[in-house]
Amino acid sequence: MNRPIGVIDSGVGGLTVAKEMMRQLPKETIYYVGDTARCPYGPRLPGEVRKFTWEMTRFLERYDMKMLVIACNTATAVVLDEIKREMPIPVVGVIQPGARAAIKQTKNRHIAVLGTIGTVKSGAYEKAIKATDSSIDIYPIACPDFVPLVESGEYRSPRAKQIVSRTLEPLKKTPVDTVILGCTHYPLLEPIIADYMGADASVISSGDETARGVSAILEFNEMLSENERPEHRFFTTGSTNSFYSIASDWLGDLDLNIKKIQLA
Ligand code: I24
Ligand code: DGL
Repeated sequence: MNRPIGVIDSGVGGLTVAKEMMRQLPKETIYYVGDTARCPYGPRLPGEVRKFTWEMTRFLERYDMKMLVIACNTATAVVLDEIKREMPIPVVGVIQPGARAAIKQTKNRHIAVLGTIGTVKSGAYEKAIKATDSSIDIYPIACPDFVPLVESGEYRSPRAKQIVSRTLEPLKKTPVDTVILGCTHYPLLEPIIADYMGADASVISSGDETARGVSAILEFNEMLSENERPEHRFFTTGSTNSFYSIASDWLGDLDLNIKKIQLA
């Protein structure tokens, strides 16, 4: 089935999820929507996140996508259930796959969840984890400085180390052995986070786990594509030039089809 898979995010961060999907599923066509003009979603009220996420979903409906991936953790936390209920195609978010992988990984049942203010406030990771194993202890930490840090490009700097240590300091007093990166941007900080947590802790990237989940759903439903040369498309509500500079760098592809769109 060669119809595209829709991937939606508040901006360019969801490209971490899209890239992993392209690696695991090289024959799939991705139509990506990044709402860069209204990014970040992390500090916004749930009502706004809900409205914006529906607008991206409605936009992609005209392209007859076979599946929708909500690549943004904040959007997943607020509207996944509702969109799942109302759409006639499989819809996956980034929270359930990350939660599942962490449950499999933890040995002592102490899991930390790092995310935006919106994701942490929603309690969505706790709900997903507790539904499977209510005996697990969860330590949620809002990391409002991490997204601006990654977007400043300084995610490998001494300042990045400082911000990570300051934010994750409360975990030092806990026996956490597994950390979920519950935000699109955090994989860029993974080396620093893993280093801070030490060799005995595992770090789970929600986006990577989601790509594995997408793969499983497509196989199970016999919906895999056989396209040897998929033509991805990218839609942004912001400047196509700024989108291009980040996306071409991150995806290692200079020939990207990017279009500016208006939502709402
Ligand atoms: N990374 C992200 N967002 C940015 C950025 C970045 N600027 C530098 N880097 N800017 O997210 C957000 C605001 N822009 C977006 C485009 O439209 C205009 C407004 C993380 C991206 C993860 C794939 C650092 C950077 C980069 C290239 C690749 C990866 C990366 F420049 F983190
Ligand atoms: N995409 C968001 C997330 O994963 C991070 C950026 C934002 O706050 O919009 O939660």
